Parts: sequence; structure tokens; C-alpha cells
Amino acid sequence: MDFPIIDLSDGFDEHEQAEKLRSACEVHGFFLIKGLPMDQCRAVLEQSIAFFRLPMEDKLKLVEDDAHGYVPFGKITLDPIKQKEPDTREIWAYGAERYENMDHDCEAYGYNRWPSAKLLPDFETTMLNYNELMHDTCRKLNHLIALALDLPADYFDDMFGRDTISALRPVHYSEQVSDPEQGRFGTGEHSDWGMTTILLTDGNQGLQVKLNGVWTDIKEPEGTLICNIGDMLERWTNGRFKSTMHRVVNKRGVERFSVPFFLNPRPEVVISSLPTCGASDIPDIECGEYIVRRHRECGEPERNSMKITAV
Ligand SMILES: O=C(O)CCC(=O)C(=O)O
Ligand SMILES: [Fe+2]
Repeated sequence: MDFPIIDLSDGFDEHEQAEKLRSACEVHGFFLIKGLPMDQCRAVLEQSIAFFRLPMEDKLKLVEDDAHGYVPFGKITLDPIKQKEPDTREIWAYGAERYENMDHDCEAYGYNRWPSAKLLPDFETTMLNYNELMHDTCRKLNHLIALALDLPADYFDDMFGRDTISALRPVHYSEQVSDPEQGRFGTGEHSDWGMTTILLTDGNQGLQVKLNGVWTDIKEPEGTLICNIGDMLERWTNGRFKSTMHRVVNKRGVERFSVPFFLNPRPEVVISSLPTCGASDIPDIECGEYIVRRHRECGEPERNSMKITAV
């Protein structure tokens, strides 16, 4: 399967790249991006690995009861129907900071809990700069998405920014070999909930996408990151852009590190069929409410009931 490479290098041609993006998004919603500063990406992976190597007692200080913070091994099961064991991964999540009296507060915001600078002096700056890079990259991608949907390039600009309910969730997969037959996965089968996801990995294979019913390995060439469309954009486009099931399978028994960025609009943005995507009988819903409901559904058998159906 061919996953097109969208070029976001300086001076890229928006219309040319939008054409490539459209054809991928109308079929399965997975593509690759290049043109990002790979030195910065490598530094993010190094810091992320250093974080997961911290003693457990330091990581456990960062457990939160909101959308951010540390989540130990054994706590996430994305696909409780097929999984007989939890995902074989630990994560740490951060994003826009929640604060008192926000205009549009939402449970999908969180308080960022940083490891002590004594332990990891460069961690916070590296991670915050990467968050900036992801938002800048997504602004470019949003222009391409808008053009691909025959909308003005800046259509989404005002709905996004640094204060959205987007999140970065660095992941550490243990070396435990997956066994799909026995219900053991790195990450269980799922589709992403939000607008788009940008995935940085350490190059160890693991991600599989379900294409025409067949689980297909996706491995990014050097210098590229993996991107995919989430359920919210599928809903927003009235099904025109596809959000496809994927999972992580550890075949070789080696650890793996990845850093997914999940882009979402501001919580008050209403997800309603876009003007170029036809009339829809799917009810409108605010982005914040949508994401919070998906969080709550996660782990329940009826999860994904909001994928594109009425709520
Ligand atoms: O780590 C990966 O390769 C993908 C993880 C993923 O699909 C997710 O966190 O939504
Ligand atoms: Fe995912």
C-alpha cells in the first residue's frame, strides 16, 4: 500500500500537496509528512526515553486524575472486546495548561506535571518546543485539509491555536511480544478520536493499519512522520475523509518509543458537516463534549459508538 509523502518543507506548493492529501484521506486517512526538523524530533525521542527510564517512584509522582500526567503499564485497554490483557505500554501526557476560570473549561484540558529539572534538566523545554512545532505543523496541514475539501486555506485557522484540547502523549512499549490471537497488543485496535494525529517513532516497527480488512504494517522512511485522520474529522467531513482502525503489534520483542500528537480544535468549536461535505443527519456536537465523551467511552464495550453515528 502506498502512503503518500506530503512535503511541508519551506516553499512547498500548497495545491500540489493538498491533492496528494485528498486522495489519501478519501481512501484510508493515513499519509506521511516530511520537511520537519529531524534533529529536534530526535531530541524529543531522547528526552522521552530518558523520562521512561526514570525510577518508577519519580514517575508515579506525576500521576494525575485529569487528561495529563503519567499512566503506568497495565492501565490502558483501548479495545476491551478483543484484548485479554491491557496495552503493553506506559505513557505521559501534556498539552495546553488548564487554569482557574477558563472561558471554556473542559475536562480534556489538564495540569502539566513535569519531572524535576534535577532529574531531567532539558526535558520541559524540549517538550514545550515540540508542542510548538506540532501546532505550527498542524496549521500547515489544516491549510492543506481545507484546500483538499475545496474550502479557503485559512478556513480552520480561528478554531485552532495553542489553547486547544490537543495533547502530546509520549509512549513506551515494553519488550513484551504481542499475540493478537491471544488478545495481547502494544496498543489495542482503535481509531483516533480527534482531528489529526502526527506520530513520531524511534523507527522500530509496530504500527499496523487495517486496509481492506487486512492488517498492514506501516513503517515511515527516514525523515518522515506518520499522520492520520481521526474520527472527529471524519464526522466533520460527513464521512468524506476516513478515520481508519489501527493497532500496535510488537513482533520482535524489542522496546519501542513513540510520541503521538493529537490535534483537536478549541472545546467550543461546533462539529457540524462542513459546507462542502453535504447535508448530514448526524447531530452537531461541540468538540470538547465529543472528546470528553470518547475518553469516557474508552474501555467500555460500546466505545466507538460515537464514531460517526448519532449521539
Ligand atoms: O505508538 C504508535 O505507533 C501508535 C499509537 C496510537 O495509535 C495511539 O496512541 O493512538
Ligand atoms: Fe492511534
